[in-house]
Amino acid sequence: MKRILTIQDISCLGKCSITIALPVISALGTETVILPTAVLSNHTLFKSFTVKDLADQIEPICEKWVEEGVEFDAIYTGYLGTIEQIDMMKDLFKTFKRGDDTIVFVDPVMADNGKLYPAFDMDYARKNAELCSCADIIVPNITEASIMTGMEYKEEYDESYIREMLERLTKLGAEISVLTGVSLSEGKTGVMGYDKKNDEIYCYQNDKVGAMFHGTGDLFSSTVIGEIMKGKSWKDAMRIAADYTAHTIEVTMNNPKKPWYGVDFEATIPDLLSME
Ligand code: PXL
Repeated sequence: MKRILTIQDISCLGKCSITIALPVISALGTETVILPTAVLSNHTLFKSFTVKDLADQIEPICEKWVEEGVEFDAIYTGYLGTIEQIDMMKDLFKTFKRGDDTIVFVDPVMADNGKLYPAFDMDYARKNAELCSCADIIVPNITEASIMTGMEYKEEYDESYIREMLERLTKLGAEISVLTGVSLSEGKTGVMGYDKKNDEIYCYQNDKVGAMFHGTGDLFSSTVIGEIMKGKSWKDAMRIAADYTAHTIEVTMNNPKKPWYGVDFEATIPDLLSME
């Protein structure tokens, strides 16, 4: 069985980061080792939250794993929290990356809808761009990519804007850059990615569901890396993850008792397992 290490916060309430990655990747059949970067009462889009930084645990935990000789087929980072932790990730990659046998997958979670999340500033954003340069695959949304590439954030754009963004993201260093939340025509949304080595662009659009929910970026990323671990190509993994995320938003919208803070992915995991 493949084994992933995922490094993100635990938001006890809120359906995001580890509370999505662990069930989704496990359900897709990959052992999911977690390294929590912080424990929060709830995610930061609630009106307030508590946070306990766990940075001082990262090194000792990794030392134990080194003693055990544990190996990972992928390392997936999401919401980290501090610049210090981003720096620690670079060392962690050096410790656990076994050349091409370990995929480093970075979701530079820090912003959406044109704005940084409440806990972050531009210094954090610059560090996140550095982290992306150590990755094999990166999956920013348009807001994160605009901040990291210095491009203007636009809500209306054409394909040439996205292509330029992908080109600039590629220059950060990762082999494959995938942009999420890309809408290339009225009523559509999806993803567009570029594979530097094979000089290959891939675009996938599905119907836009008329609502935005928190945690969908984490759902998308967890599905992409889970599908890659199952042996899918990055393009098939992206397509399945885009379809699964859209399906989950639709199911959530149809739930009259839906929580405002996240999607009902628990209801749709069985559907994911048969998606090809
Ligand atoms: O889903 C991204 C995310 C993860 N973790 C925490 C967050 C957010 C987005 O706001 O606040 C703590």
